Amino acid sequence: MSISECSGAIKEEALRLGFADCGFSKAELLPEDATRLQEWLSSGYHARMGYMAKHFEKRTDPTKLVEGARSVISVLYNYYTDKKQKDPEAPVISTYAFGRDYHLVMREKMNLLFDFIKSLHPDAEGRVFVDSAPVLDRTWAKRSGLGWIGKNSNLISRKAGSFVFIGEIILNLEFDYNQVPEGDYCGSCKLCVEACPTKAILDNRTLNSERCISYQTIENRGEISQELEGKLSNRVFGCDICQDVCPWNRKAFRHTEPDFEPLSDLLDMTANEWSHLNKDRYRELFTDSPVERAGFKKLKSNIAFLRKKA
Ligand code: B12
Ligand code: SF4
Ligand code: SF4
Repeated sequence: MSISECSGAIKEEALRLGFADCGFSKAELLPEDATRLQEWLSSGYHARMGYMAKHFEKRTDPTKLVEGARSVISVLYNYYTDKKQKDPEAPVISTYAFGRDYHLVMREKMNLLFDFIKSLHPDAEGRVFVDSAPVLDRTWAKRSGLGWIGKNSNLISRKAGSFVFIGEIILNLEFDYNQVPEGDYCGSCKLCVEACPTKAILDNRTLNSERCISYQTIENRGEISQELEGKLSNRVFGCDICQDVCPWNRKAFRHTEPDFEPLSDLLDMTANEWSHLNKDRYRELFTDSPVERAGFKKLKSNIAFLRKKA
């Protein structure tokens, strides 16, 4: 099988497995991204995500992360849904956290894809990543031709919009690499920048995490910055505002992943029920959900923080 036939067969299998898109890049050092990442870190825009400052060399060069790496296969997995929480007063949970944790869901599918690759090439060796190691997911998806980096810093696919997760297989084979850099389809639009309630979006397509609601409600283990009191737009876990306003997400189509389906109890929860969330209810609603990253205590403290505005 030629390199081109093999690449085509892998892409076809990825789509059959339910990925929204799949593309290939050469595994190599990313000098421009290294500069951008270094500037971001030096400015402290990673806030207290100390892990972002670690493994800089591996993060900017996959050949340092995976021995013998020659290629990066990037995949996108759609998680868009138009389902919404019913009570307009209820604290809002980000769409990506409605169902089962994407790390678990995608890893299963990506392992199947890797098995398929091994069936074509028994000498294939590498690793599967779903936001599980120092890898610049968006950069690789962009290089693999799957989309561009929008002003809100998200990878936007022309086919599927930005409500897509990104994963990679980094491995020792060569493929038909994407040669056509994706254009920039933001144009003069600034809707996300204007809509961000905390002004977290910087003018170089990165974020100041300290100001981002997603950081404050998920990653920040301490108290939410007082400066943001009354500015969280009722977001209790994550934030989709800069994606909801993006015109490219008008093209988004509903995911077909049963594991991402929200529990009807979650969508039905009233503001009052959120206020009285106890540990048992938390377990019923959020076991194996991305919300476990924050944990019960943090979720409760987010709910309390939102109530301060009242
Ligand atoms: C740290 C992190 C966060 C932080 C910081 C976010 C940020 N923008 O950096 C916080 C907690 C705020 C966060 C929030 C969210 N996150 Co997050 N996060 C990550 C993580 C772990 C690392 C991102 C990172 O490296 N940041 C550092 C900055 C400097 O890198 P970057 O933004 O990726 O930018 C690089 C490239 O885009 C490129 N680049 C930037 N601008 C330009 C311009 C040009 C011209 C070029 C060529 C290149 C380029 O250079 C940069 C670095 O070199 C990734 C997973 C991963 N391993 O990559 C997920 C990831 C980015 N997150 C994801 C998601 C889903 C979210 C949320 C939507 C969750 C939510 N609903 O609350 C929000 C979105 C907020 C937003 N607008 O970005 C997805 C994004 C999918 C997508 N379509 O883009 C990822 C990829 C996880 C995944 N595997 O699917 N996240
Ligand atoms: S996720 Fe929310 S707070 Fe963060 S940049 Fe987007 S709109 Fe702003
Ligand atoms: S809202 Fe506009 S500027 Fe922001 S990412 Fe979407 S197209 Fe680009």
